[in-house]
Amino acid sequence: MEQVIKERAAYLRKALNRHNYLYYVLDEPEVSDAEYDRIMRELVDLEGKYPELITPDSPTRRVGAPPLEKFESVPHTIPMLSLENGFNEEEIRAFDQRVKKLLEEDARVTYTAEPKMDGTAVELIYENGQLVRASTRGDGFTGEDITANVRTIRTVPLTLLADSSLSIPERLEVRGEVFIALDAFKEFNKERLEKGEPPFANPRNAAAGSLRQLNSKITAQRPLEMFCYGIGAVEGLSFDTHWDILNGLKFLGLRVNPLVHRCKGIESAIEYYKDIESKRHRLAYEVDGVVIKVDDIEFQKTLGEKSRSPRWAIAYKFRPTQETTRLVKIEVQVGRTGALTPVAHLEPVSVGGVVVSRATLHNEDEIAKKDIREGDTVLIQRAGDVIPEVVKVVLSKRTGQEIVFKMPDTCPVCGSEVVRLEGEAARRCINAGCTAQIKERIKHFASKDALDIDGLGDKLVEQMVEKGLIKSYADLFTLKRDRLIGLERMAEKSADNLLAAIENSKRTTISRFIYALGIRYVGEHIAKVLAERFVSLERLMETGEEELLDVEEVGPQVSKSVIAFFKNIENRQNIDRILSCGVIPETKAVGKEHPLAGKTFVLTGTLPSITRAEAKAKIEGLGGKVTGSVSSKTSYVVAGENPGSKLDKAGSLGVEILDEEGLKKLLS
Ligand code: D41
Repeated sequence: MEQVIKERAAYLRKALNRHNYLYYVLDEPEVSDAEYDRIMRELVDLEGKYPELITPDSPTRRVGAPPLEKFESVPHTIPMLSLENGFNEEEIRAFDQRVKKLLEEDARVTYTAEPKMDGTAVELIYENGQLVRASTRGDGFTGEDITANVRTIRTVPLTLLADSSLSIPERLEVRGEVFIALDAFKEFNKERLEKGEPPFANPRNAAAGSLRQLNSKITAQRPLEMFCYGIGAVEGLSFDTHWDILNGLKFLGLRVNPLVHRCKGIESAIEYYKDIESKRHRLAYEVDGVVIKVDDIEFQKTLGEKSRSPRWAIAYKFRPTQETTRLVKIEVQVGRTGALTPVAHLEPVSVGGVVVSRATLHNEDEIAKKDIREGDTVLIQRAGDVIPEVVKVVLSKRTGQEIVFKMPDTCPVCGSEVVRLEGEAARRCINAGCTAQIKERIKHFASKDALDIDGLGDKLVEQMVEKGLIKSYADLFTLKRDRLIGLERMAEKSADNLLAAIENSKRTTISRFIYALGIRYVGEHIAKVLAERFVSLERLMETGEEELLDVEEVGPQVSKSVIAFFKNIENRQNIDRILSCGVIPETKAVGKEHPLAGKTFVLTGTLPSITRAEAKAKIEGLGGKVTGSVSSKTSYVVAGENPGSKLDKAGSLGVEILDEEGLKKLLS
């Protein structure tokens, strides 16, 4: 092929990439749509004539690739965390207080605030400037490979822009939100209706559905866009602030929401929220709040994360959408711990694009306070993905036919006695053998964040308990194939699949296992903390109150509950049976790799030869934990130059103080 043709193709490609950037990212096009189309057609023609010219990053490749059989799963190098939610100014100020306390900062903290896009989270990976992979967020740890689909999105550069101020990094993982603008959504739904296809309920569902198309030619027809809001692993670039990250992404050709704003202090971030909320209905896309992030990356590292969300960011959600409907009846559900929870059954109503037919009523006091009666017309609200709730009764709609609700004195499932302990809002069924509790405990045990037994859905658990196949989660591991096949909708193949999934779940982590046991007040995060501290299940089972209280983040409520759980004979027998069936909660051995397990460090001041971030990484690499504030549970305070008040506090609490030399000894 002639050199001139190759050069022409390269020229056209470069021009299209540049016009894409000007149009989609900077919103400052230099050429008309017609001119753009002309360049595109010339390149398509050339590539048609000389297929060997086609490169994977050619702008013509956005039309979609051959359909896939299924999506491959891709692990995220760094987990994609979720966001903690705040719903009012008090919660946002409390967030700021927490941040300041952990950082020991009295001055105003600088935040970056961004509109919170109501779309679907995606990760892009660029290697040496080329888009090599795109994945969904999935469960935060592993997503699905949607590269072919994301390549069709015009706002996603297939090649990063080389800019004079930033060189192309060897690796760049970018996170952002894929969404569909409101106008495009309406137009798109109209077309679907005309074609006799079912419309999407809202732009978020449409965006998520489009990304999960096995046929990327379909995705290419969908009006998807993307705003980038953060990074994962990066090699060959570094940033000091979140603000710098957003600007860096823009320089590299990625689209960042132009409404991002840097705020000095929390009050300024609250002003920003009010501003965006007032503009909300004039924006071209759906926004469900703003995200407020600590700007300084060094601060972010100090603050660290809980198991699911970083401590340095919060989503400040807009007031939820509300709707009125009729409350048909109030049903009482019995939970895992025996708590009786009233649930409102509603005439189905669409609230902000989601059909709602049930709402939580919390507890009897709440019902009494709001005077909610069966048959009432009620105002319900839904905030993001939270369970809908009843705000109030529309009294003007009362007819006098409504029925006052009374909590039952006996368990609606097993009929045994119900008690309300002092200081608790809920009545509880105290029969541990109550089938409702058994079912809920097993569902929890098998759930995604616990043992994650695929195919063991709620309906199946209910059936198995009702038919007497299982009485506790320990029975799952001795299930017989032929008894399973007798169940409704359980063919041989699904029985085998279930047994395989149960077998699979036997290799798990100790923190998942602790969480799965369903100990009251032991959520995912505390389970992790306990696993880290006690390392083995046996050690945790033997522990006493004093040792538990010594663990950071464990208070009297958790410690009492843990002790009571392991004192219970039935619980111990269950655990023994599970372990003897070959369940192996993987323990992180306290051997060479984790000599600092269970130790917490606080770093203060400037160390002579290593940065705080390096020290933190080393400590964590050896199984230790670094926190922001000193308490009696702190094992060591590492003090450098100009240490500040943490050192005084360590002194007064009698916590051991190390200098850099001391730390190095411990690390070696
Ligand atoms: O616009 C958004 N939806 C958005 C989502 C945003 N502007 N920033 C975000 N930042 C994060 C952290 C702080 C965890 C990096 C996010 C999300 N996360 C997020 N999106 C979906 C799950 C989490």
